[in-house]
Amino acid sequence: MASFRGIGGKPVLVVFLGLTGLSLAGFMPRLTESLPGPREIVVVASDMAFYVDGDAEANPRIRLEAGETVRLVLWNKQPGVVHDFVIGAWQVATPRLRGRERDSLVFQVPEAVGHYVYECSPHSAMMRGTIEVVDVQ
Ligand SMILES: [Cu+2]
Repeated sequence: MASFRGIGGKPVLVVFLGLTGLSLAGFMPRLTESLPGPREIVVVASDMAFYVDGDAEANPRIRLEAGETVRLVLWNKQPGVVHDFVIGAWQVATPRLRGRERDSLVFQVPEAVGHYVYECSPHSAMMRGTIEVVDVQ
């Protein structure tokens, strides 16, 4: 026993930790992907405007369902300019992202239907639009 550890102990330990790390890294994302997750909305900041889910319209109206959970991904594709995405009425905000950075936030849409402003806080005059909350029931 003692001689086995003396010879193989360290390499076995290193391999074991390595496998543990791999299995955790591989397992966790797969677990979340297999579950029905929040609806993902990709918002690109580019040329001093927001573009949503690949659409060509600048600062479009974003329609959300009351009570739904959303994963909002902000992708700043404008090098040298800092952008964020803020829904002030709900106190929802991404961090300020530098060019080519992206981040995401998950939030639950409030139940109150209506119209809410989204904006980029450093450029709210140009980067600003409406979120429409609709009741689907
Ligand atoms: Cu901005």
